Amino acid sequence: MPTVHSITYQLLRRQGLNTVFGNPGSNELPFLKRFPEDFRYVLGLHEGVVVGMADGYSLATGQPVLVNLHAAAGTGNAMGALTNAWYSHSPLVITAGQQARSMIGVEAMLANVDASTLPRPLVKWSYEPACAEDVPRTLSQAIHMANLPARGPVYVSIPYDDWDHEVEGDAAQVVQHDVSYAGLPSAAQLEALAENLNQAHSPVLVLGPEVDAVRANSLAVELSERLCMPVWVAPSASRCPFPTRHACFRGVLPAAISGISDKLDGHDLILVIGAPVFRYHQYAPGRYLPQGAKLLHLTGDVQEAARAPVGDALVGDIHATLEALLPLLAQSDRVLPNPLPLPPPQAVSSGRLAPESVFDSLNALAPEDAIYVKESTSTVTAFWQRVEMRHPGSYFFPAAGGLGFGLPAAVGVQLAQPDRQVIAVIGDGSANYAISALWSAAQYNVPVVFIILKNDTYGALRWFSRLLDAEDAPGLDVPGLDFCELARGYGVEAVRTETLESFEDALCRALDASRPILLEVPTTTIEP
Ligand code: TZD
Ligand code: CA
Repeated sequence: MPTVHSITYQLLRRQGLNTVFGNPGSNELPFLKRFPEDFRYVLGLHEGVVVGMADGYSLATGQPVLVNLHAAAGTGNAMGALTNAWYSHSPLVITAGQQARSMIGVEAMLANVDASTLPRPLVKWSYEPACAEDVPRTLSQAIHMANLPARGPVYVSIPYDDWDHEVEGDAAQVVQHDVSYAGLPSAAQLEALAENLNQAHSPVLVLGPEVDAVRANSLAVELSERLCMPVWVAPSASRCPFPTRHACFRGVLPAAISGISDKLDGHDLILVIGAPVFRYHQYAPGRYLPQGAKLLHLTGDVQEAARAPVGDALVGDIHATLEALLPLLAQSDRVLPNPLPLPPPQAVSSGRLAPESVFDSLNALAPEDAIYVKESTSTVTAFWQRVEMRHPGSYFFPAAGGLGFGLPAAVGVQLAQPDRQVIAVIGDGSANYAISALWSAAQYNVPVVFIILKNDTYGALRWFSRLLDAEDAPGLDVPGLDFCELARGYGVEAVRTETLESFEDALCRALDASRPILLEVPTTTIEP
């Protein structure tokens, strides 16, 4: 007779969730026993690393991925990483082992009391099945919930004595259950949108991470060329939705209310696609939009649409909507904007390297389709200006600003994309939140090039401390770290490069190697 265990693995196999990111405990062993040969288990040494790797894997494949955590303590360790997964709409199907059913009430060790409440509000759905027979159906629901728009992480707590339970009757039917989404606006909605765009005098396009997630990048290029309109990336960019050397590209909008209306001043129509309106950071109050401007918002996320303080939103499948919209748009006779001037090459100084020099070298030496996982907060502007990104899926930054994403996500992205080089550009502050991701890179031989920008400080906080008149705040420096020793301790080869020449040498060797390598680069501190 089939068991909860056997039906669950059939379900996971059929839905393509054959890679499991996890960190096990006793509660999880009954799930992991008889682990099928066509499944792969990727061990992370801390749950922040487990979720970070799974997040990277899911971002790069665009598919749901299974995560297995240890009860309450493991879930707790994962919460910081879940903030990023929630905002990047990553369909993580997170399972956590629970004590045996009869041991939960007495709060035996490792009982996850009130398990379904624990991960909220950072999951779309959270549940502990009421009986063993309901585990496969619950997992099927979890997979579909995670994967339907707006996508996001879900959580299922599973008592460990459920796995050997025999299942009678039709329960195995759930393995065949499919759900698909159809989200095209009506003809009337499309026509109204097209008319607004056709009649605008000076439209501007603002693109968010969802454009990259649904691979609508080339449709966005077509749209910008059809209407000859400048293109901005929405603030707090976590992905790159548009080729950064295209004539229409204008850069990333500042993450402040007044900053955005300043940059968009003069436009009568602002079309925002696949982003919240907007993801602000610095508090700089002012008008939400420039005077006289109308904002139209296309998104797949009802919550994003509903919480926007301005504009009119259309919720649907943005890829399908763009495909249907383009034939309704007339070619504009405005002239295409001039491409942004390239920043002049950074002068090489003696002493520490400028981050700009490091980025110029990356731009010159890395493969044109390299994937950057970026987590150095003070160098965001310099990076976008200097490193050309051309292809979908080329850039990932923590979507909620939760540090500890970069190192593990780089490992997950590289596992998902063995044919493209992943380059992790990580600050010496950020690197510590999930440093043990280096162990997973070494053990599974995941050939990421890790670059640690070592300025001995929380650079972005130094800048913020001036903005907030708090320059005397303690705890802003991180001296005395040796990332080469740390990397070697976790089994990753490492080299410190003090000059541009030695950095470029080491970078070329690392790019040629088929194993992970870490480069530690002492750098100056610049402003975000
Ligand atoms: N803890 C977590 C988990 N996430 C955070 N975002 C912070 C703390 C606060 N924080 C920032 O928002 S930026 C930053 C911190 C500590 C400094 C990161 O330093 P870094 O990068 O060395 O990685 P830069 O380039 O020196 O800023
Ligand atoms: Ca730093």
